[in-house]
Amino acid sequence: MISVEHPSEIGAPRWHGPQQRHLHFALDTAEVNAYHEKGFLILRDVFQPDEVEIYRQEAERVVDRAFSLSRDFQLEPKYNLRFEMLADGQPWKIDPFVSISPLFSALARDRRIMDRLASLYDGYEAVLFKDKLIFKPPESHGNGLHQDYNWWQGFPHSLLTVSVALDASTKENGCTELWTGHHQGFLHEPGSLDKGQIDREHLANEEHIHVELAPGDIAIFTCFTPHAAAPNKSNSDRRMLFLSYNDSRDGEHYTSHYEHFRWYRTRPDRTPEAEREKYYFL
Ligand SMILES: O=C(O)CCC(=O)C(=O)O
Repeated sequence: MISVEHPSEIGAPRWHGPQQRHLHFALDTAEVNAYHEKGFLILRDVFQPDEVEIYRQEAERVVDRAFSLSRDFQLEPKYNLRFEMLADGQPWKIDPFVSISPLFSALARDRRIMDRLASLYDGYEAVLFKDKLIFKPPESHGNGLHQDYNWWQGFPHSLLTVSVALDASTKENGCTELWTGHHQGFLHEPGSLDKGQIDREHLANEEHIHVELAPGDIAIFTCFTPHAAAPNKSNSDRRMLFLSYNDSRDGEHYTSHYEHFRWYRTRPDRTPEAEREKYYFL
C-alpha cells in the first residue's frame, strides 16, 4: 500500500496561506500602521548604489531590446503599445517591461519588496499586477491628480504600487506627490475612464507631500492614494520603476489587466481607424 502522507523528500510545500517562513524584510508595526493610516510609506536605501547602477543600465537596454524587436518585424516602435513616446521619438514610459528583462523580472520578485508587501497583506504573498518604467526625460510632462484605481476599476481593492527610484527624484525633476485621503475611497467618476483627474477640493483637508527619493529608495502607495507629478524641469531623466501588486488572496490578474490595457490604449472612440490598425504589442 502506497502512503499518501507527504513524502519526506519534498516536505509539505505551501502554495497559499500566510507565510510560514520568516519575513526577513518585514515592516515593523509602526510602518504597517502608518501605511494603513496615510495610504503610503517611504523606505530609504532598500537597494544599494551598485545594484541601482545596474538597473539604470538595464533601463537603457530594455528600450534598445524593444526597438530592435520592432525593427526585426519591420514595425514602427511608436506603434508598440508598450511605449508612450514623446514627439521626438524618445520613450517617456515603457509598460510592461518585465517580459523583456529577466533582471527586472527578478527585481519585481525581490524579497526586499515582497516581504514588505506580505507584511501589509496579513502575511499573504503579493502577486505582480503591472510593471512600468517611467523615463521622464528633461522638459517632459508629468501626471495630473488621480487615483490609479481609475484605470483598474473592477480589479481588487488590495492593489498598491511600489515605486523604485533609479535616479534622484526631486521637486525640480517632477517627483511623485502624494496625498492622504485613500480612506475616502474612489474619487473619480465610476464606470468611466474619461475624467482622468480628480478635483482638488476633495483633498482640501488632506496632508500633501513631495516624495523626494534618492536612488534605491522606494515608496509604497495604495490604489486609492491620490497622487500627481509635475513636469521634469531639470536637464536629466527621472527614471523610476512602478511595480503594482495585489494580495494573493484576490487571485492573479496580470494577464487580464494587460488585455484591458491593450483595449483602452486603442479604444475605437479615441483612436482613428487608420491608426488602430498600426498598433501592436511586442
Ligand atoms: O511619475 C510619477 O511620479 C507618477 C506616475 C503616476 O502617477 C502614474 O503612473 O500613475
